[in-house]
Amino acid sequence: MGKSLAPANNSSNSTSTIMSLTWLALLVVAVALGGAQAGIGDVPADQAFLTKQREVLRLLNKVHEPNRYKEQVELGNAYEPVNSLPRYKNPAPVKQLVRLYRAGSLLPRGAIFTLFDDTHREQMILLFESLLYANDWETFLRTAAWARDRVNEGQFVYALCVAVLHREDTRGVVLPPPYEIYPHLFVNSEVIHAAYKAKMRQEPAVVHMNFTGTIRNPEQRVAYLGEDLGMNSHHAQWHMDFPFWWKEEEYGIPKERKGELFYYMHHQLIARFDLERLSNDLPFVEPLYWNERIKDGFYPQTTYRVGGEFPARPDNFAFHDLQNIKVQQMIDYTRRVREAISQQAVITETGDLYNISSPEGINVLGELVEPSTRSKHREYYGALHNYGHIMLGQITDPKRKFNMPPGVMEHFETATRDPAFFRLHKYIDNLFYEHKDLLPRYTVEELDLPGTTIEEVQVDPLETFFEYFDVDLLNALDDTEELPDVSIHARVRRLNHKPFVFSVKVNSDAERLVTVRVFLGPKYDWFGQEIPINDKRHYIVEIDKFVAKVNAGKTVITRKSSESSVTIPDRETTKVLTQKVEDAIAGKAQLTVNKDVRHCGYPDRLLLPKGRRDGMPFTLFVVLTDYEKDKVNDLPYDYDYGGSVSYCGTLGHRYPDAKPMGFPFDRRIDQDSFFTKNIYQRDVTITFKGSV
Ligand SMILES: [Cu+2]
Repeated sequence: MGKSLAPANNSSNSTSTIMSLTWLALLVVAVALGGAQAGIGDVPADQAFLTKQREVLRLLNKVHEPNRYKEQVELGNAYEPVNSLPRYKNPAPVKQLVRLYRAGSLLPRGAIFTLFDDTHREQMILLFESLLYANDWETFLRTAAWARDRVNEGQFVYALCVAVLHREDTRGVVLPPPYEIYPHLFVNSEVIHAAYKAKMRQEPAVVHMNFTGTIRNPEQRVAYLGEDLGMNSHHAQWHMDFPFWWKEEEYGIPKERKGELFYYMHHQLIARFDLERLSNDLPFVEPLYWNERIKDGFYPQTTYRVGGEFPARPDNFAFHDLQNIKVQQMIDYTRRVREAISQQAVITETGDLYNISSPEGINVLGELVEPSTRSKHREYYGALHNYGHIMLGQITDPKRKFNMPPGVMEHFETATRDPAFFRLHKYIDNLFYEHKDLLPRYTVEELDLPGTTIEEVQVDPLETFFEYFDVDLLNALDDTEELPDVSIHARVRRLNHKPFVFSVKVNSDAERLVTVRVFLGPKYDWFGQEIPINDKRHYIVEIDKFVAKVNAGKTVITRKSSESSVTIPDRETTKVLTQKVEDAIAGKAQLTVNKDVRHCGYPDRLLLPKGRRDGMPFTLFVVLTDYEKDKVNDLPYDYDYGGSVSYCGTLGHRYPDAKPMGFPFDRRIDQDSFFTKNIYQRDVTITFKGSV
C-alpha cells in the first residue's frame, strides 16, 4: 500500500515478483501485502505475523452475522475477560465493558452505530481501550474474539481497526477496505436490491451503479468525487488514524500536530472539490452558516443494512435546534472562536489566555474547532465541526419525532457524499484562514534557498478519463453458511488519470538535500478571469512532497505521479488479501510486510482534477526548501513512512516536515516578492479524454 523512493518495480499487477534462481523454487514468489510495490520498510512476513493477519481478516469477515470461524468462537466463549484482569495494562475499561454487557446496556448487535452519539462512542472506546491495553497478542485476540459476537458490529469494527492501527504488535497488518466491510455505506439502495435478487438465484452478477440524483441537479456533476469509494475510504481512515476522542497521555501514543493536520487535510479536500467544480463549470463552493437556509438538498438513496433509508434533505432547508444542540449555540461558539482569532489568544479552562500568534497556533485552533480532547476550553468554544456534522445529519428530524436513522453526515464513511459536507468544511476552513491571514507574510529569507535555482520544470501531458471499477458486495448480503458465495459486484464509474512524470532542472552552487514541494492551482476562476496568486493560494492542492539530493551544478530531478506522497494506490481486495495470506501460511508463496503500511491516503486516481475536454489551464508550482531545516528526525532522507505523509502524517513518527502544512501558500502572499529563484510556476493543461 505504501510507496517507496526505491527503484520502482513496474510489474503491471503491482506486486513485486522476484524470480528465484532455481526451477525447483519457482513456485515460491515473494508478494507484498496490501498490493503495494515492495518498498524500503518491507520485511519477509514470518508465521507469527501471518497468523495475526489471518485472525484479523477472520474477525472482520461478514461482521453482521455471527462469527463463522469456530476456533475464534470457541476462543471467545471460553474467555472471561474479568478473570484475566492482570493481562491488561489498565483493566478498568475491560471491566466496565463486561459490566455493561452483563447488564444488557451495550448497543445491541444490528443497531446503527454512529461515532457522533456520545453513548455509542463511549462504549466503543471501552472496547478500543480493552484491545489497546491487552498486554500481548494472545490477550488481544481473546478479547477481540469475545467481543466479535457480543458487541455491536459497528462499534466492533471501528474499535478493532483503530486498535490494529495503533498496537505495536500489529504494525503492518492490512485491514480490508471499508467498502468491502460495509458495502451498504458506499453503494446505493438500487444496487443492493439488484444484488439480493441475484443472490437469491445464486447467480454471479455485476450491477451498474449510477451517481445519486439527476442532471437537473448541477451538484450532480461533481458527485463522482463526493461519492468516490477511495475518497470516502481515505476520509474514514484518516479519522481512524487521528480520532477526535484520542487520549494521547493515557494511551502514551502522541498525535503530534493533529489539530493542524485536521485543518490541512480538510482544507485540501475542499480545494480539490473546488478544482473539480471548476472543471465542471461550477463556481467555488460557498460556506454554509447556521442561520441561513441550505440551498441544495440531498437525497442519499442509500439504505442501512438493517433497513431504513438514510434521511434526505429537501432544497432550502433551515437548521433547527436539536434536543442538545441549539442553533444559537453554534452562532455563539463561532463568535467566540472568531474573537480568539482576532485577539490571537484563546481562553483556557482556567481563564488564562493562550497565545496563538505563533506558527503553532493553527494546531491549537484545529484542536478547538474539531474539537479534540485537547481543546483548550471545550465548554466555551463548543464543538463546531462535530456538532456541524450532527446538525446536518439530523436536520430533517431534529426533535426525533420520526426516529429517523442517522444521516450521511454522521458517518465519516458517507459524509463526503453530501455536498453540504464541503460547505460545512468551507465555513470551518474560512475560520482557519482568518487566523492564517493575521500571521506575517513569509519573508524573502524564509522563502529563499540561496544558491539554488529552478531553471525549468517539464511534465508529461496531463490526461484524465473515467473508468469502471467493481466493488465486491459479498458482505452486503445475508446468507447462510450452507450456500456457497457467489460473485456479486457493483460496477461504479470513477475518475482516473494517465500516469505522468515530471522533471525539475535545478542549478545549485553546492551539493545539498532539498525538499521538493509540488502544487497545482487553478489559473482562471469561474468567470474566466485570471486568479491573482494571493487569492489562488486558497485553491492550491498539494500534488507531491519528497526529498532529493542536488549536486553542485545542474541536476535533473524526475518523479513519477505514482510516487506521490499524497496518495495511495488502490486498496487490495479482501479476497486477494486472504488468498495471499493462506498461500503464504501453506508455504506456497512468501509475503513481505511493510511495518509502515498506510490505509489513509488520497486515491492515486484522483491526484489530478478532471480538467476539460478542450484542455483546462492550471498552474503548476514547484518549491524547493532546505531539507536540513525541514527534517525532524534522523531517519534516512528518502524514508517514505508508508507513502502518504502529506495528508495523513505518519503512524508512530513525528510529522516529517517542520514547515507549516501547506507552506508557502498557507499565508498571505505579496506577488512582487514571493517568487524567489527556488519557487517556480508554469502553466499546464489538463485534458479530459472522454468517458466510458
Ligand atoms: Cu473529516
